[in-house]
Amino acid sequence: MNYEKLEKQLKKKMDDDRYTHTLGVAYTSACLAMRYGYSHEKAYLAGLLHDCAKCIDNNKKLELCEKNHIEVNDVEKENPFLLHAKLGSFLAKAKYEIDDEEILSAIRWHTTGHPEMTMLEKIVFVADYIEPNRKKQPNLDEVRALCFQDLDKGVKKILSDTLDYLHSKKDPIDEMTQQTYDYYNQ
Ligand code: DGI
Ligand code: FE
Ligand code: FE
Repeated sequence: MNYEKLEKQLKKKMDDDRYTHTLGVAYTSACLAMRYGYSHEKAYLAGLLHDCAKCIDNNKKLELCEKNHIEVNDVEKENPFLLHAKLGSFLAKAKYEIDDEEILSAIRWHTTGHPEMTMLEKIVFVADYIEPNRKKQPNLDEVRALCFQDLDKGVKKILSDTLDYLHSKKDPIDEMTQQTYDYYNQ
């Protein structure tokens, strides 16, 4: 597995903390893949790229979406940071030459999730939340252990903690975050 060139490219596009987080997500995705019988190489690559659009200025995110005909909903218009998932998937293909649809959709859905996620989508979604550099979320060590015991239970717990957090901050909730929560908590 040699992603040295890609790692260098990504490092240039990110601040130090974001790059540290990126490597954390890549390695955690690889470990989850080993646990759940998925390709650790694909999981590592998806983790590396998941936030490739995160450090683009918010106005520029909106601009790039318009230019490339990427649909922007009302919640995204208000919170353009949410667009880094859609835009990240677009850039992974257009700029980093990733053609693997499983990887592209894992990047696309890593922030909101979606109902009936694929294995790789769940892996990246979960790794993003539990990677070792994360500190602020509640009961992180319990959530980490849970994700390695039962991936679906991990997804469910993360969604419910994320929704609690968004409600407490009175942040607007994207339709897809709510739908994903409803699906995994039904
Ligand atoms: O890019 P990262 O910070 O590594 O992680 P991420 O892409 O999962 O984004 C995390 C943030 O996104 C976290 O603070 C929760 C927030 N988020 C997730 N769904 C929604 C949301 N924020 C709003 N406003 N609405 C959502 O539906
Ligand atoms: Fe992200
Ligand atoms: Fe992330």
